[in-house]
Amino acid sequence: MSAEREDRSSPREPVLVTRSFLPPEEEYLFWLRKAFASRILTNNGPIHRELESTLQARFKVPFLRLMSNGTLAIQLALRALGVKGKVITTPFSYVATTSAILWEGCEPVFVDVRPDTLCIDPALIEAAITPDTTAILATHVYGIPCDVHAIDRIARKHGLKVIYDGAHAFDVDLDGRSVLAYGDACTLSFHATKLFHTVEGGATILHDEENDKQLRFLRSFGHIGDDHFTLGMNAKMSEVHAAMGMAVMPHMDGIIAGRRTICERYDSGLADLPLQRPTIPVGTRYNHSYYPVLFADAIIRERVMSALAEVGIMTRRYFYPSLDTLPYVKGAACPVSRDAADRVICLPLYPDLDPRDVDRAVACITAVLADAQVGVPGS
Ligand code: T4K
Repeated sequence: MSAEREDRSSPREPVLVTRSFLPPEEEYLFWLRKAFASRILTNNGPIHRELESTLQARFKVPFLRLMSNGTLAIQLALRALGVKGKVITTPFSYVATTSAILWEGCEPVFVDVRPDTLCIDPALIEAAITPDTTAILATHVYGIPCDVHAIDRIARKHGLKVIYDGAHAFDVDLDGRSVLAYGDACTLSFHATKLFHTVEGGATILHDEENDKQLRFLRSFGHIGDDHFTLGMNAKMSEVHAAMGMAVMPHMDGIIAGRRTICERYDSGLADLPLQRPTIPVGTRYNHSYYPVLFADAIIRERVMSALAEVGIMTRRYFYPSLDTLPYVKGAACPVSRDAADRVICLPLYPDLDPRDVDRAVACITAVLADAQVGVPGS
């Protein structure tokens, strides 16, 4: 245990919802020194190529391309697959899922989520399909797998492309296979707040060689040397960012194990309280990327957040607002998503979170709920 943890009398830093994992400095410097030695700092350099092939092998996917962030990873996936018109999508995600659709000049059509997993409800998708629909963009929210088999059946029947926003789903397996391997494309975010990170970064996974070729042009100005092929942009990852990825990578199993331990402590502390947790489908090997909790209503949720903040424990409303309520979109309301977005918070979660802070959070939530004398939601 560190000296900082031992000293409980010093003024406490607030406990934040997450904290970036930092590898030992020397391990990052090892990779930076390679960049210094080669003087190749970007444009598909050697560290970038090594990170790409390491991730591709880890997820057992045919094509994986690094991107400068997880938002452009979605945008370029849509573009590489030629998605136009209407895109059926989830209202329960981070705003980037929707904004990527809009930036690509497409129209998001929101389909509500399942109350158990908070992922898009396949039973509602077919009713939303029109002749203008070309794709489904669904999020494995909190790393919880969507019903990929049902979505796949619908997409095949109607000739739609499927893109998964897998920003939270690093190292999640479904039935023994990486959940990132499903769909025509899957995207990742490697932002500093994510399970695996490159400070800023992301990736797009594809399964078709032609689409992948297109993606590489899109990522890098649409040309090779003097030969210009297509309209492109700059979505490349630098060597300095890829170096962070290579330094974080060997720690991934330990990071996930540490997070699992914290989650188990929350699980046992919160087990008998009147709150809900999203359901992880059978057959999932989960990554413990978030710890979402849903309270009976927005009033209790607000009371819990305030009480935790008073004792220096900061939570976040991941994910609020429900994206069908954004002021720049239109369409049918999604009541399940709106209700979840009103009631949910994510509790602090990172591998070296002090277990005593978990216990403090549990005690605080217990006290607020006892005071409110609420019943189990949905009972
Ligand atoms: N799709 C989904 C489903 C996503 O969740 C996201 C991003 C994307 C797509 C787009 O991917 P990117 O284009 O971002 O690669 C964060 C992240 O900025 C964002 O990446 C993430 N999702 C979203 C859910 O959360 P904020 O506004 O909550 O971050 P911030 O700065 O408030 O940080 C939260 C906590 O993390 C802080 O209290 C302290 C800690 N932190 C933060 C930073 C920036 C660190 O420990 N280190 C840091 O460097 O958005």
